[in-house]
Amino acid sequence: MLLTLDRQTVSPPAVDPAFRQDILDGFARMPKATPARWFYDHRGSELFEAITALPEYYPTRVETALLAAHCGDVGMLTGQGRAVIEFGAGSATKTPHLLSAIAPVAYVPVDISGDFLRESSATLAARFPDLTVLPVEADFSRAIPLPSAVADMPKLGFFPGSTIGNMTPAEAVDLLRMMRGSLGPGSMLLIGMDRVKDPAVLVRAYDDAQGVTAAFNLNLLARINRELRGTIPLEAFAHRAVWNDDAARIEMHLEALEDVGFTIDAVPFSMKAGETIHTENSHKYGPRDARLLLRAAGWAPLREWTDALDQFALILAMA
Ligand code: AVJ
Repeated sequence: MLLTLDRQTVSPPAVDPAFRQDILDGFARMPKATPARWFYDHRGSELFEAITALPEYYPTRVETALLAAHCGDVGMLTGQGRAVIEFGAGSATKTPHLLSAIAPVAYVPVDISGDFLRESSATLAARFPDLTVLPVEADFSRAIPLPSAVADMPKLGFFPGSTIGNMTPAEAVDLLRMMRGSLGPGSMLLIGMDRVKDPAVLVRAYDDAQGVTAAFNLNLLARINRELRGTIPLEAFAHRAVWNDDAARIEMHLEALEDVGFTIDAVPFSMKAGETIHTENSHKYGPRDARLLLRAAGWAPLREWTDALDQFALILAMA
């Protein structure tokens, strides 16, 4: 017993081979770029939760208010008794509104971060004692194995948070099409998308005064050092958020402030002062862009709800 415990404490954390591959590939590219999903280790998920409470980060607040205000309409359009499949559930703070309104027979949260998934599933199961909660720990950007218990139920996919914005339009269409395939005929999708708006507002939302987003971005390097035996000097990097108008997206980068050299799992890398690692894209969609994206993936937009300032949209679509 004790021996086993000792071993677990002493041995380094098991390396996720997909993480290792994505990071080594991304750092070998020119310019360097890494997939956004690797932000979300336990610390990263905590930092993202902190971001959602920032005064500058409007998307979570606006989307939650939209759901609270319109979940009755959503329930009327979807009907009762579907199975709700939530993609990238995280801490699932918006979900109770939806669950109250559509009285689902089952709720399947899908998330890459097992810790957060277990916590939020327990909270929801306690709050909705009659609901069957079937969490799936998976990367929803690959095909998701849905529990067989929901195979024959009509489904509502729930994809909040503008997570779709992390993908390029081409990747987004592939993902939405794949979701349509796994949800099946007769299914519906409720998706949140952030709108194109004043770039100054967008940049502030991704470069907050308290530096929480900077910490979230830099945590990726800390995670690489922790999990992949990295030697990256964090103090040599600075967080950058820039609006790319041509691609209609906020880009997050980590900029080397001086010439640096380091290793990741013994593989050597060097960066010149001013060179960046492109760590995230957050695409924004105008009303027609948003519907076109859904239509391109085979979904028929049915209704949408936005706030008075048109900052964020919730769209309901049919398979
Ligand atoms: C979780 C992908 C929707 O793009 O707004 C927040 C992530 N990154 N601040 C977003 C994020 C920096 C967020 N998404």
